[in-house]
Amino acid sequence: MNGAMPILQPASLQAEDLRGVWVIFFATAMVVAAFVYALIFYSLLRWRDRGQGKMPPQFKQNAPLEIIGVIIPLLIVVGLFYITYVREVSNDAVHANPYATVDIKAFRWSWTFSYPGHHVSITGTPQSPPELVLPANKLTQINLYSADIDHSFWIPAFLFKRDALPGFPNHFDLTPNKIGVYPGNCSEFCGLDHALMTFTVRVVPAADFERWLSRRASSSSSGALAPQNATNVMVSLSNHPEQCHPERRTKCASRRARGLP
Ligand SMILES: [Cu+2]
Repeated sequence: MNGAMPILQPASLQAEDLRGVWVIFFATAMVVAAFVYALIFYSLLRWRDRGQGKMPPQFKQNAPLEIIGVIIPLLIVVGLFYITYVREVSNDAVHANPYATVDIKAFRWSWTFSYPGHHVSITGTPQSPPELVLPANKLTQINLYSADIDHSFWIPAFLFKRDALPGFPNHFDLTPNKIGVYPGNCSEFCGLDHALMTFTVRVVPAADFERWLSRRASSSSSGALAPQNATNVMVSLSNHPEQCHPERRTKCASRRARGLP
């Protein structure tokens, strides 16, 4: 698992880009803080009361100083805004030819990770969170959906979070660049079992990823579901509102209103 401070060791190309922005903000804040504290301590020491009852020089206006005091902070804010904007636009760009594609569906209360074109689909449950397998150093495109209500897909190690909203799919690219296993979870409070909407991300070399995909594809196309998978599918169906039986619709609706599947 990644350390407690993913900002220092992000695990994707996009995250490294974002860390660059964070470093610039942090460095700017340090310079501003050093300047402000230096002025405060200079004034404290230079104009402290030495017991002679003398007041320091009093004056009302200093136009050049006031103009500089407005222009410099404005330049800092505009500069930081520009850097953030440029990085976010490049990070949000969705590329035409991804190496892999994963459809992610959030539902109360877990996730389904599907690999279109490979007949591989992994559905988790609150008791058995799913694992998202991604190839290292390859661009993976994610299509993010919600089956019911607002959720949020969050991988701290990737410094990445995106809302999963019903009716509004989100698309983004991730390029993990460090092999490892990373925690992920829902970061939008979505109901009773929100805290159990966890998952793991396993980043593996591209060759291992290909092997894993074909192994999963052949095991699921054989039609025999492992007991674990069978349970997952049943629980995932019961979590989908559209699976409510018509005669029980009222009951389902009231369960849903209470945040139950
Ligand atoms: Cu959620």
